[in-house]
Amino acid sequence: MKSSVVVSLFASGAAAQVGPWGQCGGINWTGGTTCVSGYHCVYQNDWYSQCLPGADSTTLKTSTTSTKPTSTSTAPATTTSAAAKGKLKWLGINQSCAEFGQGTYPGTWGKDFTFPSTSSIQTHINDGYNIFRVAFAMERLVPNSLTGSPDAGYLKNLTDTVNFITNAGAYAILDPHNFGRYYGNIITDTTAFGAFWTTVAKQFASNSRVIFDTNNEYHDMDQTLVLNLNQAAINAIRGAGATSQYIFAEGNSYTGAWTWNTTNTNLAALSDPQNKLVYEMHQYLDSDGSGTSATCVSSDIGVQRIVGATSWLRANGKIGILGEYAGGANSVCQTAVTGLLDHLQANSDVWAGALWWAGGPWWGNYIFSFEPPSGTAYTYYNSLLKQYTP
Ligand SMILES: *[C@@H]1O[C@H](CO)[C@@H](O)[C@H](O)[C@H]1NC(C)=O
Ligand SMILES: *[C@@H]1O[C@H](CO)[C@@H](O)[C@H](O)[C@H]1NC(C)=O
Ligand SMILES: *[C@@H]1O[C@H](CO)[C@@H](O)[C@H](O)[C@H]1NC(C)=O
Ligand SMILES: CC(=O)N[C@H]1CO[C@H](CO)[C@@H](O)[C@@H]1O
Repeated sequence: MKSSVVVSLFASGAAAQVGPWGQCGGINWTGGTTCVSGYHCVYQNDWYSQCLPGADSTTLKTSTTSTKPTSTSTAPATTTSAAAKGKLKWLGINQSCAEFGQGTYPGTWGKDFTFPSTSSIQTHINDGYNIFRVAFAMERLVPNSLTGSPDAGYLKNLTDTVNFITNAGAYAILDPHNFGRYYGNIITDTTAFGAFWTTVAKQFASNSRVIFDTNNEYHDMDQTLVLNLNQAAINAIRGAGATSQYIFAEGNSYTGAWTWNTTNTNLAALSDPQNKLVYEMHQYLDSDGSGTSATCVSSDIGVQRIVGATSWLRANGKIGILGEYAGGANSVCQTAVTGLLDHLQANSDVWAGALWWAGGPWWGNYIFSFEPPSGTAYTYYNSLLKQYTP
């Protein structure tokens, strides 16, 4: 989607040579601008150039042949990269913690839940990430009923987080992290669900960088109900005057990409008068696909689990986004994640992007934590992932 060229830079400064994966350029960068032998400095964005494997070269590299790692000592070897067709529109990070303390409602700010760290989000934006999925609890936003009015304090904190992201030029996904449930009960009243979305969409109708995600991971629900809830949300959002924004629809079965082609095929019938509907799927790479183990099934499991969804999107003329994905900090997962991202990029006619699960200040030593500066996945995967930023 982006046609700008990626230029291999050289510089002949006297500064020390930069090691593998190190920063070698960018606005206000004062460090070295040449890479150690076997690496060359590649422009990523105006703020960041990076030493990637390969010899210096004077050739212009278009984004259709963007450089991918082949090996490194700090991050394990990757698969032989498929030639990418184009850049993804979005690459980003889930921002967790406002939905924490599930079951304790409203709960106490600072004890049961908190909001994402804006300085951490800024760090990601500096690295080129341009989309953030902000999880929240519907029970905290509208505590009394789906048709009720919002809690002013929670709405303000949520809005502050969203505005920080969108004022920085990135996209903010509003993610009711509710699994199609409210106070633990499956939402069956599509009219009330629509009322909830009318309330939310009115608050954000004028912010075109907000994205509405109808709900996180519907599961064990009637398939027609999932269709009807999504359609009620779309109708309500557009009816509230939020006509410029993207809407992300999720499916049943935890919106898994690997089962989408057998589970969620009826969702092809969703219709959006603005034609800005994106199908949000999730995919983890552990044996049961739950994202609870740091062990990936194999080094090509990322592609295996996603190819069926790619075919479905293309056959139905739809656009998808991988709203959650992750892998453990080990070489098998790293290769699988690389293959997954290469596949998305090579099919960017139907895949708009991907968001790592997850950042947020309270993840501690969680296996997939993408929270700077020391999150397990952040330290292991950031240098790889940011190569896929738009
Ligand atoms: C670069 O440095 C100047 C002077 O310190 C500062 O005003 C500007 O905001 C910096 N630009 C970026 C992109 O950090
Ligand atoms: C909102 O955030 C402030 C701190 O910025 C905190 O004092 C307050 O309790 C929070 N309220 C809610 C409902 O999240
Ligand atoms: C459905 O998707 C899965 C997972 O990507 C894939 O293995 C399978 O071949 C697909 N089936 C069909 C009928 O497309
Ligand atoms: C895969 C994963 O870690 N999922 C978690 C997402 O976040 C919710 C709560 O925020 C957890 O309950 C899930 O286990």
